[in-house]
Amino acid sequence: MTILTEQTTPYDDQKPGTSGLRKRVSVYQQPHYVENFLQSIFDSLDGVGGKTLVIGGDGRFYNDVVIQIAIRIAAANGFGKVIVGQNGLLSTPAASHLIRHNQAFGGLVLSASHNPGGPDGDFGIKYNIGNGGPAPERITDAIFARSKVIDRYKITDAPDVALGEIGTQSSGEMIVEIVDPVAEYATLMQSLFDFEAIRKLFASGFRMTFDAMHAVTGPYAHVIIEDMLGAPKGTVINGTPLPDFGKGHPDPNLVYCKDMFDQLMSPGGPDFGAASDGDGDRNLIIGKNRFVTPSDSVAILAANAALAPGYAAGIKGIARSMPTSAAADRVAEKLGIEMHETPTGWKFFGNLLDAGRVTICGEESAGTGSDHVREKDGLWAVLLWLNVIAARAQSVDQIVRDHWATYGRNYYTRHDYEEVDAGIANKLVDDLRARLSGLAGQNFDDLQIAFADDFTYHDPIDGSTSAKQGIRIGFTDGSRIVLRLSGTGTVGATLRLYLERYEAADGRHDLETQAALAELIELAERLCGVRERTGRQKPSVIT
Ligand code: G16
Repeated sequence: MTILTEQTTPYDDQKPGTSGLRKRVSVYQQPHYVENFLQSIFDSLDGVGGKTLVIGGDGRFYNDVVIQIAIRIAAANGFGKVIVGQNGLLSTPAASHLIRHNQAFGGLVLSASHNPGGPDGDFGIKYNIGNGGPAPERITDAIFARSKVIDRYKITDAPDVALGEIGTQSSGEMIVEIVDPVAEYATLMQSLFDFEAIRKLFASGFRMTFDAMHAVTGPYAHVIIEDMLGAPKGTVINGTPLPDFGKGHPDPNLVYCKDMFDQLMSPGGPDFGAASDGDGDRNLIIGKNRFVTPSDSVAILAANAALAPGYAAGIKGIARSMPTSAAADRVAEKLGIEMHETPTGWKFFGNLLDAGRVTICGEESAGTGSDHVREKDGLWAVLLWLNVIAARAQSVDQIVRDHWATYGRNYYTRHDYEEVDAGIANKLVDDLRARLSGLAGQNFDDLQIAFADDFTYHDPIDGSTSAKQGIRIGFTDGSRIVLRLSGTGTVGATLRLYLERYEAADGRHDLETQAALAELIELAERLCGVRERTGRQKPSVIT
């Protein structure tokens, strides 16, 4: 085996976004594109010699090709060992767990999450640090800076590794351990939840459907939900990971899981429906006749976490991303624990989790998780819901209604305008930003603006500051309009408009969400002009 030093020229578009570098597959297929980015990552890390790296992905098209390249570049850069999921598969939370469990130096997560796959779809590479979480901005900034000047990369000429064979192989001097992607993760889940109680729930006739969307959670869900928890075979649907996700869009929302939603809303449908995304970190929760918004789900899981053995001692604190509704804040207040508001991006939770300041984290973008790993975790959320349902012996609908009757309801929606011309989107945000300082105190019908700013986060643990994280317009009655540009899209710009209105515990909780927010939606248009300036009549997706 020889270590080769290959000459290359930089690409100018390798800036990691909210969660790694996500691009069209055709972009990744350009000569040396993958190699440049991987070498830029390794050049930005200190002392990788002899260290262990975890590598896995969601099985999407190009996963197998990039894994072989990554193994050869890791070997050439002096890593001592790589741990790879069998057939190149690891869900994002399972990768996070393996990094922590093996005290690895870090990991490469190959995924574009919920974005479509296949030759015409998207691909992504994300670097996670030794705590198992996504690299913080200081590292992603260094990777981008390096990618702009890179002129060579190191790679070996070792043959491909047999990704299907569990056990130990080598690639040049480096050890390659191929592991069962599910086993360690399943053991972790068993340590957190009351599997006996959930088994009894299924044995009593409780019916569930779990849509793995032909993505990475299929093997995990078959083992945990069907084999270990005894749900009938067939509970998990679309459970075989496919490189193009069966030509589907592996985003667990009401658009792409419409069939499941309809089933849950029909008489005779199952009691519980859930889904996860391409790489297994997002979740969708639907009870019979009750969709649970991700923001409510974080709050409800935090309020009930102590019913699961892994959290029986209580939770230390909660963190949510800024655009996520304030429902969880009310839970933290009642429990007398810390509450943190961070920018969008799971990486911002890492320091708080490491410092033991928070136990549960969540985002409006269908992400919930805890301190068991340093990523959001789709199946974890589903299992905690099952544990809560079993312990309370109530339906999802009853649990949600009880929650609102205790804490009040935060009506919440997100309107996405996808593939908008980037120039128009940036100008819209810039223009609004310029007007923010004059908005506080202004009245619109019966709403008064209490504050308007561009969110800046001051990390309480490492003192770092992250500015321009989204525009917030808050009203005196607790309502809120938030506008920001997505950091995960691959074509044009995606504008996200988040709307929230609070209804007290004794108020009306049975309104349809869009109707309950109609006044705020129109006010957002008057203030931000998204429809007018993009020429769109309506959002591309409403969640
Ligand atoms: C990623 C991040 C999340 C973020 C989401 C949406 O999730 O990990 O923290 O909330 O993107 O980000 P944006 O609004 O910038 O598009 P995933 O599931 O795509 O990895």
